[in-house]
Amino acid sequence: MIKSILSKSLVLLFGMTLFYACQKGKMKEIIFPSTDLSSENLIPKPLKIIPTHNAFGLDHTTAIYTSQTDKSFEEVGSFLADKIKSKTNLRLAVNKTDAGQVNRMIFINQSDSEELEGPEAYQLYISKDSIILNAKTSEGAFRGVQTLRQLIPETSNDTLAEMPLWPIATGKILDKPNFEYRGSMLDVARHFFSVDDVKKYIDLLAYYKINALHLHLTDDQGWRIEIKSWPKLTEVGGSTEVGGEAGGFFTQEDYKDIVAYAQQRYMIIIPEIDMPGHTNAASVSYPILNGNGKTPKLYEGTAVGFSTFDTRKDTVYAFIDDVVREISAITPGPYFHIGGDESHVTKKNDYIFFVNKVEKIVQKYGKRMIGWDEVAQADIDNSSIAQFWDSEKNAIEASRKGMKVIISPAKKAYLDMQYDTLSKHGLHWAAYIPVDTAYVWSPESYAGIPKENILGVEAPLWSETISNIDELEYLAFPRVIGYSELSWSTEENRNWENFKVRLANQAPYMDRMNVKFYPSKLIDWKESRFTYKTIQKD
Ligand code: TNX
Repeated sequence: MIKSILSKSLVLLFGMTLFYACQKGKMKEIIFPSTDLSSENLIPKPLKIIPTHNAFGLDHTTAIYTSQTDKSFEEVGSFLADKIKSKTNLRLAVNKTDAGQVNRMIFINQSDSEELEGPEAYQLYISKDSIILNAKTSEGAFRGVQTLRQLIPETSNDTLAEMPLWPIATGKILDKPNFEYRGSMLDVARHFFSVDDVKKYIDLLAYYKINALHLHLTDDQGWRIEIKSWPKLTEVGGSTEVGGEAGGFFTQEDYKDIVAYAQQRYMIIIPEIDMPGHTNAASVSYPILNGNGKTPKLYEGTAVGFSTFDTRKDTVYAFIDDVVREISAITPGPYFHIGGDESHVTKKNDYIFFVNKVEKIVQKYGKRMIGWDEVAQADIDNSSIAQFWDSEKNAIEASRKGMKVIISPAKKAYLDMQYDTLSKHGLHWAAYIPVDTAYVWSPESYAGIPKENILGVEAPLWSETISNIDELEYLAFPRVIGYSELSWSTEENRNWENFKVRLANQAPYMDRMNVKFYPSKLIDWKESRFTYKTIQKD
């Protein structure tokens, strides 16, 4: 109650400031050409848009104010100010009472309105003089800020007023996500990617309201996260990668840095330690862990399914306990991914025994277990989550057990699948996935899993064929933008013909962010004002 009175009085105060500014004749009426909020190029498409066909003029006399009752709202306001600065070069004041001449305001408001369903819901009320962004939580405000960023034109209109001005279409947006989990995965094990690469990917994903980044931290070819109690994992196991290149790993400080960066963007990091298969790098580092009967050697190839932990050795579980403990302690998100895929040389009963035991370790450290769909074969708890990548049978079994499922079918959602036979990078064991195929399907009904069992959608990017950020971007963009819409927007609001146009209009943003996206010929890409054009002819 007090909170809402406080925020109402803030609105009133700044409303009065605006009123007096107008009275004094400081503000000239600007006549905007007609706008249509409902045809703006927003991705993911919001739940409801009601246009009012006028415009808010964003310029140097605009200021940002936020609810003062919650510090994190102010941080969201500063994030918006930074992004406006890098897009328009306008430096807007945040919560300053002496902000100079303020003609228009953006107010980010903590609201307890019942219309806001869930922590990520937000409402945007855009009128000529003010933009009010309502959300229950700063997380919802952050999602709304992404919508607002997308509504700001890439170029100013310099004919409407004396100073550059960015017209924002007026109206009302009511929005909330269709699925609570909207993710991508990055495989840093087959090829290592630096902290800066991961941060760039996080930034791009956050712009499209993706809220989970799953890091595939270990595999046969490399162990990429420092474990203080088992130092050889990175000393030995981190030294290689596919194709004989140098490898690398994140120290725990690096990992914390990534986690904090993601957290500022309301994104969780899901660490994956893949086991009992895909464990060659761990077994080379500590041969006592090995269960395939051979002497493990460093591996730089791309075959899968040849390694396994010894599932009947106590040392293996003591090791896993240490790994889960150390990583969980620096992971604020609720999940821990144990892999569990393609354990082709682990006997079925050993596999089940293993998954059951590891689930308990994960729970002991306060996390919910996620595993690739094979884990549904074990006797696991319905609080654990199966990630459907390959077997519909396993996915259905998981939902029958009351588990939640993350939808990532390789045929539809794998970012490492080639676009077509001419693609420079990627594999095609599951399918070729052109930009339309990636978008035109329904996670809601793909495998007959009841919607209430679906936690969300994730698009994994495996890195056997990519070794730098340009190649990463070639596979991820533009497809991952479509996956953001598949997980945020409702089925009724998704439409390929309409999406195609909105996607075409992401080119200027991607160019500005120096994203080397794949310029699919299915899309009529919008020309960009940026000189470093990425559109190659191939
Ligand atoms: C299958 S998907 C794998 C990965 C490979 C990927 C390549 C999954 C759970 N396992 O080990 O990198 O295919 O597309």
